[in-house]
Amino acid sequence: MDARYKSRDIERRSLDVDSLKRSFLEWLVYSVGKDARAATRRDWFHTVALAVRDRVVDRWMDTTRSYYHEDAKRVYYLSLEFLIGRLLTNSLSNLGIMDECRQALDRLGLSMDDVVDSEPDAALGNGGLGRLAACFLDSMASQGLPGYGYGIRYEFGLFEQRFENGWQVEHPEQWLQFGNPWEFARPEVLYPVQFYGRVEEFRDSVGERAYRWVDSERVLAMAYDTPVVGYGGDTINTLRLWSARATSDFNFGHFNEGAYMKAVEQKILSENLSRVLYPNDATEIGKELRFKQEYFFTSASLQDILRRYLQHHTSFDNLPNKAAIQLNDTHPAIGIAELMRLLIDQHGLRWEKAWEITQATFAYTNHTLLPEALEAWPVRMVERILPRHMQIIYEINAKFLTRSKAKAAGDNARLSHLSLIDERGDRRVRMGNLAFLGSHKVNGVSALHTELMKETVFADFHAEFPDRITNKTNGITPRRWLKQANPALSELISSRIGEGWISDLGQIAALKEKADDVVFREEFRRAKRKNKKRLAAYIARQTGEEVQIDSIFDVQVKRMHEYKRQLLNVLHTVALYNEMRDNPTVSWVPVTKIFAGKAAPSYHMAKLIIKLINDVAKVVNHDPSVHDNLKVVYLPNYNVTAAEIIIPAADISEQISTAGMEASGTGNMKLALNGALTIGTLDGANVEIREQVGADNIFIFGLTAEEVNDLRANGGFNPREVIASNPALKRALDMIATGAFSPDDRNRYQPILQALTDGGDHFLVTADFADYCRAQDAAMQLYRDSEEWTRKAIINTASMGWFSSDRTVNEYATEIWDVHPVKPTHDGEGFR
Ligand code: RUG
Repeated sequence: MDARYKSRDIERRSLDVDSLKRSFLEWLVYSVGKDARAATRRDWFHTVALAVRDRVVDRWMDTTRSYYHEDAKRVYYLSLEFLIGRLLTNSLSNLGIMDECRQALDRLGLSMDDVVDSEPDAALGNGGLGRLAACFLDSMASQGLPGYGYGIRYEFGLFEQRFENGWQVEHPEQWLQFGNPWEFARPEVLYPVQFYGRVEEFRDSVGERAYRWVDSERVLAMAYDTPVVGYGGDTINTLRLWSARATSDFNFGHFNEGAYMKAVEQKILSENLSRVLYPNDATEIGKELRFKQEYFFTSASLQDILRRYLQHHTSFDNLPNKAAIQLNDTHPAIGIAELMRLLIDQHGLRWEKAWEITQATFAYTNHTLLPEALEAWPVRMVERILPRHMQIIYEINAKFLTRSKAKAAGDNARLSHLSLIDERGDRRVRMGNLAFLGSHKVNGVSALHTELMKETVFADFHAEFPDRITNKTNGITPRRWLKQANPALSELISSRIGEGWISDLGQIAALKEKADDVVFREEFRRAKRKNKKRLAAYIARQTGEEVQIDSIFDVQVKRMHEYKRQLLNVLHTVALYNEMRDNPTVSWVPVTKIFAGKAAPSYHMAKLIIKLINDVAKVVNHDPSVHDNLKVVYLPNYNVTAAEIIIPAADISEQISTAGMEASGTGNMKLALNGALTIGTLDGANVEIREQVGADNIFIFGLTAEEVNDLRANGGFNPREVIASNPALKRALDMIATGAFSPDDRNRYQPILQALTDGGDHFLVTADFADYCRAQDAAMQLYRDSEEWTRKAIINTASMGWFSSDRTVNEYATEIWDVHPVKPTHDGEGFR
């Protein structure tokens, strides 16, 4: 190699301050095309990202090559959402060059914070499910597991939330507007994805009945790859996202007819497939485009997986030993029928063999029991869009129902529950049932959720396949959610117990004994205070509100949903406001109630609750009679970046869903890891958090899942009676009803009051109110004793080792995927 290129090559991989600085200057000029004097902050962000990317590429190729040479079994994580957030700090931190980069920028007169803040937040997900996928990518790479993420490269991520007069207003989120320096476009990695058309039957070469899908419309899926940097920078995995492209033959047909506009329209329509992320979380709205998105990315991913497999193999017998495919929720469940189609129609396998391979390859994660979130697509629509798949689904169903135990027992009710087709009303394909049947393992995401799966939605499947359901309690990556988001606390922790916790969070248990160390407690408080100052400044910038650093930062950040019960929190806020006004001479512990979270644009009730919180904030924050002892803020546009600022500063973590309704939660884990004390119901992973931190270090309240179930089964309860018997609740509701917070529109909150009374209070807000207030009071009392509070906070942080996504991913790897770490060989030469 020419010496000049060789030295540049070395430079590209060097991690010292001088090389970084030289790379920045070179990239700024030759790639971003700017002069240092004219460069904007965004230019510098692109420059730094490109220089960092350079330092990743060789190792990325080494990793990929090692997987290839070892013919390692890979795991493919198929997810409609990856909520990755910003990548610059993540990459620098995982590569271990954060300080070097800061110094290099410093020498150029630039601030690292400004550069970091210029990166858009990649919001390719709605909430917990998408963020879990992103944490799993980090954990797989950090542990050297051959893991690939597959999803959609949405041009528009989750909408940007703004408030207009306290109402949520959605704006498009254009994260790609100025380009994305992390991704590599792969115009050569293109797969056709078919829609519509019809199925033709014919006889194959041995005279067997066979099928082909004809007269379909085609769209191309084009790959974009993003390197996923594991901790330590040894393993760099790949996130492959698909973008829709119109096929050129499709266009030319129209051009020949002279129908130029029609051709362009068709192109736009095909490319709409990857245009926008559906903004619904835990509820489905059943739109055709959504179904097409699901098939689009699943089909492209499966074609890509088979192509990779066929580089090493000539028969499919070994596919389950070389590929594990994890379905993140039912969104990619059509993949079961698609793999059957590819194996049978394209590769000539017999049904039984194809089915055996499919089941052994797929596994499915369920994330919700809410009936409205369990995808069920109209048979007529599936038939029209994917005619061959509908046939395959019918056949899977027929074979299964014929052999099922329920059939043997003549139990028709059970048979109809097991069917892939819901025959009630307009017939629908139950994607959960398809995913269950086509997988060798099915998991829930917390112990409670998994038990409820067995008892409720999948009870009949569980009876049929008692070994299939398994639990994999969710986890979070300690790299992003402690090391990066909370440098103050993570430096303190490392100074006492070393850095081992970063890649082995179990080690954080060593902090438990420090809970009794008065000096450590003081330092722990100092770190929290620093984070609270940072959040207070953010609150002031975002809302104009000044909050007291010494107040309790009581945080509820998550998607806005009735089952998550932000309403319960705001009712307590109003009750507390009244108490403070009634008792002005009491020395109150100041409280700042902090809310953040988006509502699905069509979810009117959720949007009304946001407006209520903002209306309550307006009154409370400007009432001199509470002497600033109570503040309420609703931070707009909650996303990963905002979470990284809010979570480290929290004193209280609100995890107050109606028991039995939150599958797991992961915000609960992030907040506890950062030393917040949980006020929560026995729901989702809260149950396991209590086990880990101990019942004395968490404020549990409310009905249990079993009690909720019994209450509902016995015809519900009478919320009016509950309200009448609780003066604080009655007064809060009366104020809302009479327009105390909405003088401009006294009836604004009628729908909320109606839901809580005549509507039967489905989410049991009134039923849990009294006990919730008790838990809140207990927390406020404890906060007065700052030593005791800090002791419990430290125990919370120290007890969260088990909630690392490294542990979760390891359980999947050993118990579901049978995938093992591969150590990449770095020969220092790279791969050009
Ligand atoms: O609501 C659940 C959370 O409880 C859970 O922690 C998260 C990750 O497992 O998934 C959330 N979820 C469920 N997001 N979408 C759904 C339904 O499609």
